[in-house]
Amino acid sequence: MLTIYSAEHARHDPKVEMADGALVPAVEIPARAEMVLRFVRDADLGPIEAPDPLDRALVEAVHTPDYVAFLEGFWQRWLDAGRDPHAHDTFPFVWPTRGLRRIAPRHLDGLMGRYSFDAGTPMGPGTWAAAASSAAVAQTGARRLLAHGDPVFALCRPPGHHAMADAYGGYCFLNNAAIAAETLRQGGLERVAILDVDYHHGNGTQAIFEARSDVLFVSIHADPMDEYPYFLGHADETGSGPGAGYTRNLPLAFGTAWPAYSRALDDALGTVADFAPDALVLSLGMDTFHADPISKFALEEADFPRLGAQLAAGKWPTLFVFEGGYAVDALGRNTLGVLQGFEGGG
Ligand code: OKP
Ligand code: ZN
Repeated sequence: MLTIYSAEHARHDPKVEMADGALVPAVEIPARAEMVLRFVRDADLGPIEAPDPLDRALVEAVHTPDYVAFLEGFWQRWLDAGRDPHAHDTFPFVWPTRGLRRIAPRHLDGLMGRYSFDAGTPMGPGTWAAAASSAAVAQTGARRLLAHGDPVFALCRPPGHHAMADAYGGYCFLNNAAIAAETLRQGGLERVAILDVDYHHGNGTQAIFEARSDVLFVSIHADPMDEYPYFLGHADETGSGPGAGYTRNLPLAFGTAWPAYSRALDDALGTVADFAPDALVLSLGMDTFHADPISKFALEEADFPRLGAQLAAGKWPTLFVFEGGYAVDALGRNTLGVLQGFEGGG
């Protein structure tokens, strides 16, 4: 299997995030992607290629141009505003909710709130470079899939599935899976399915495609009544307008282990099969692992090759887009397990 990877991800290098009323060590760190790369390389999964330059038009097919410009210009504006040049992790703290106006203020604190939806996502000097490289990895993966149809692994970092058309959050800045799906659509595919198996609901991906019938969004995740991102991902969300019937959420309880997970996956894959997609974008979050430090499912190491094999049964041209997963020591082995299970399955 071809892997697309860029070392530029390491320029997003957060040290802290907010949790439990304190700044705690960040979990979405460069070591994650480096660990996965090491396992992919050592196992000889296949060639590892650098991404093509980012096609801005494809990013702006998913995100608003003003949002993309905000991300790109953020650090320079921070410096121009005379703020601490040694600051490393920055956080928003005020948002235009409940009737407040969604304008883009001149002050950076207002601007950060306008373009985000949580205070859990550190942004620093190299964040744009990393997010842009991550999107380029996804875009290039989609192009290679269009070119040859064989499975591709887009080793994206930072992750993307929480990023909205005009807001960052959940460690995500650009929605890599959405950009990949859009790349596939513009490359001539009529129907693209996105299946999101990250432990957290892909609220950004859902919001981007909820009113569209050409991109199906199906997600298996921890019940948002109990888990982040709380305000989207419930089973009664099924799409809107022309997209009615093209969103499906399968929330699962804390403690979910392989038997129940596998049944939900079967159910989700049935929905994908009914849609008969020309390609599948798999938002591959590895935080369903029992030892994940921020998550509460109970998948074991041996379950990940099973997950991969189950995904292969549909025989759709498949692009894997790397999302979450924070048990760094196990991340390489588990991710490789899914990819090798996929290659051996079907
Ligand atoms: C990103 B991805 C814990 C805060 C949790 C958000 C989690 C984002 C997960 N104190 N913050 O879906 O893996
Ligand atoms: Zn996650």
